[in-house]
Amino acid sequence: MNFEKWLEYSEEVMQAKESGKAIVALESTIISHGMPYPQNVETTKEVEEIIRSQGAVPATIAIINGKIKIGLTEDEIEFLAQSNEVEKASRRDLPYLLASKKHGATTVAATMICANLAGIDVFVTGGIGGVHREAETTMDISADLQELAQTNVAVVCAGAKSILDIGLTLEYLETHGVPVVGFETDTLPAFYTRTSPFSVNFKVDSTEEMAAMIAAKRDLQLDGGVVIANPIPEEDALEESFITSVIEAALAEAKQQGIAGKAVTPFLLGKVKELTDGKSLTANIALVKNNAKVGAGIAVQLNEIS
Ligand code: PSU
Ligand code: MN
Repeated sequence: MNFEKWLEYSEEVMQAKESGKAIVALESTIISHGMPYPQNVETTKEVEEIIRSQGAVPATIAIINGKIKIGLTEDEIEFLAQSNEVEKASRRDLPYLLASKKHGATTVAATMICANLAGIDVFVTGGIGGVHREAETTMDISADLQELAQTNVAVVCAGAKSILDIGLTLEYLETHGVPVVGFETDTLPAFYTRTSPFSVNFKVDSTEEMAAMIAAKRDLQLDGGVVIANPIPEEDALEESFITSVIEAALAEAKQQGIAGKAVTPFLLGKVKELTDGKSLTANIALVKNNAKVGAGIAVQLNEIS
């Protein structure tokens, strides 16, 4: 296949592929543009360790020197975490970054594409992009949603952040036939909080149940992703009225400064961190680790039935 020449597997991921071990994809925008240094490096390493401890192999994905890396070395993680030459890379950015041998930190959309090319079915992250508030005038809808509409990778996240219009995000996913599944919950979590005013489409109570659903979807050749929404642990959740007022303030500032395009999400995350005195970052780290545990469990189960 032509795409093979662009892929470079780490030793660990290559061995996992050869021995048929479960593999879990991880994104890199969260490293380069979603969290500050050094928490980004520490979190990546801890998340990878959690996945290993559950019997799966982590494959953190990024573009380095125009190659799609499936699994990163410690030096590569360190590079992504510190360099300012790493572009935020979504679907539209991949051909340019590859052809010009540049570096890219892959978003949910781009990580799904690369995971799919590498034959990886399960992907763990913190939050997905979605339909932004006031999208009716800005048309700001993340390419993540369009990817979920077409690429066969299940994405474990902590629900949709309220920097987004959660209701419109759910409508978009419904139109494209993307199931939104609550892991041990009926309510869609909102990233920093365990609940939101919205319901999920289905609730599953175990990684086995979740894997069975992904397998059924595959049997029917229903292309597209699945959103698996796993609530932040109770002890790490932020108080709802607190985080809501912070998000309102961050949105107002983004608007006032005229932030647009791919800068919107990183700007809002940075502002929220600043306004919460780092509490949002602590919550973000906790929820990603929690997602890693669940995602690895699903990958292991899915591997057994495939
Ligand atoms: N949400 C987070 N942290 C992140 C992102 C989202 O809490 O780092 C990143 C993900 O990589 C996601 C991307 O795919 O932002 C969405 O960006 P945009 O809205 O520009 O599509
Ligand atoms: Mn956008």
